[in-house]
Amino acid sequence: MVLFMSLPELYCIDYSPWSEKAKWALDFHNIKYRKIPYSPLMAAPALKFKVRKKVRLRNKLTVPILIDGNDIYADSFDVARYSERSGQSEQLFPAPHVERIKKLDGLSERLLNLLRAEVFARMEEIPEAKLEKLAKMPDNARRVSLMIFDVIVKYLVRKYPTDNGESIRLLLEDIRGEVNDRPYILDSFSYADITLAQPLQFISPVKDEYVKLGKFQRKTMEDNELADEFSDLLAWRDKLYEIHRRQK
Ligand SMILES: N[C@@H](CCC(=O)N[C@@H](CS)C(=O)NCC(=O)O)C(=O)O
Repeated sequence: MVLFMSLPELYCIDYSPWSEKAKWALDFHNIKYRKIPYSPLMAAPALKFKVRKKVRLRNKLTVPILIDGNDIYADSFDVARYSERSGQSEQLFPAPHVERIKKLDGLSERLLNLLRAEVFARMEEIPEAKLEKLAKMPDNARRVSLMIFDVIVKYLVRKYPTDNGESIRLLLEDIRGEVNDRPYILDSFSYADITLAQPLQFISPVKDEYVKLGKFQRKTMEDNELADEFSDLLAWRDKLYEIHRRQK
């Protein structure tokens, strides 16, 4: 008899920093999973139905979401905790630091949310970014896809409001304080590094070998002024990738 073991499924957006948090933690522990690309609007209703017991209808459905049998993890932080439980050893969440890492993840989320709005705004300034992925389509299909693309962006802008008065620069200063010129936030590499590195993806993205982006899409994720001002953080992030981002 052939035993069929189904792999956990990770619904994700490949170039998204939230999905990257989950993938990095899973890859770090060498956990096998099946990636299922997610697209807002189109895939959302089916996924919402699938996870309805865990994600209440009132709640926003976001990816990454990991489904392992009956267990559903609907937030990157929970996926990372799952990866640690399924992995060989406790490394990403050393017990005495779990609460601190959770707080730092909150900082990462607040900053990512603000920076996402900047990326949406840049999409309007760089229309080539929208067309890039549609370039090979026939004209009619391209026009329709472009309209759908605009609807999706408008929907996402409404879904993720940013009116909490926080400042991107101050939050980046907070990360700088946490890094404090050291290679790692804790004594060794942990999820604190993974999560605090991710907002930098919306200032100066990592190389394509880590997260593949289109040429114009990359431009929507670049902020040259902040990249200059926080070049120390980018150097820290690049080193983390070089040493710790295992490729799948
Ligand atoms: N706290 C969540 C936030 C995830 C999040 O904001 N995901 C966004 C960006 S990838 C998303 O699902 N966007 C698509 C959509 O909202 O339909 C996590 O860390 O998993």
